[in-house]
Amino acid sequence: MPTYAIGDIHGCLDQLLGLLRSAELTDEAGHWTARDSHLWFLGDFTDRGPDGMGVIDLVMRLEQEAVFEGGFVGALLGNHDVILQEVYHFGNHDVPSFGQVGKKVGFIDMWMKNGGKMSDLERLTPERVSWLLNLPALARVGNTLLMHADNTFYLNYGSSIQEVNQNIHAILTEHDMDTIDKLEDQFAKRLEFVTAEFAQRVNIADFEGGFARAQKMLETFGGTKIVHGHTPIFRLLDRSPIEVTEAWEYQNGLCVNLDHCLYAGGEGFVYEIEDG
Ligand SMILES: [Mn+2]
Repeated sequence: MPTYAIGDIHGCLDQLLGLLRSAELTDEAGHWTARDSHLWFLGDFTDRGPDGMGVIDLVMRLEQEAVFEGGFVGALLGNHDVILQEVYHFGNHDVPSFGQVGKKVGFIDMWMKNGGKMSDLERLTPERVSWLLNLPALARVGNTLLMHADNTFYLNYGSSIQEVNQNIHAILTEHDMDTIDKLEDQFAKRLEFVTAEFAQRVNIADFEGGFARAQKMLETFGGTKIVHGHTPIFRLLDRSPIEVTEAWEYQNGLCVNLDHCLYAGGEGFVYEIEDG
């Protein structure tokens, strides 16, 4: 069956509904019409854009509707999905990792600086929090390894997809502030798979070994290709968001970035996973 993936949504409900409709995955009213197709979301459902809770509700509903039609909708955990859980549980408590570098910043302030919307927090119900904490961090579809971040921190949480997902789920469930904060601190890092040329464009000096890091991820978790979101393509290509209309393949096709950056004006795209 056809299998698709969509990058970071960040509260852009209207753009997401438009994308799903034009890819014929849903009808005009946003109901699943793609029968037995599979669709994966790569995380970061809220913040920056206006309606994160609307996005979560839509994805939760599509999960149900797709199963009913013999299809499948899955969603991965993004770093913003972890921040939201921190804000929900720890509120204005100081962020421990900021304290270590001599800064006093509360979870809510940190989140709002990263695009957090009070209107989302006000609507964050226990059901939605429960959905967020159950999201897997990694998934594999055929030979395609799916993850939110272009980042090797997943290796610190296990040596198989199942182990990483279980360990991260346990951390989110246990609500230990330091452990969750450490997870989030690592999760936010990016650009670990790019070539030195692109690393230089975004001012990361002496950045070698992106190919080897991507290979290490594939050797550990399986697959021949990494598909991720998290790092806006337009920034890497030095274009405006609206000029980004397709996935960006790099490292000779070993890695694919799907971050269309809808909140900055990108029109977005739906990516088809070839060996799904
Ligand atoms: Mn992210």
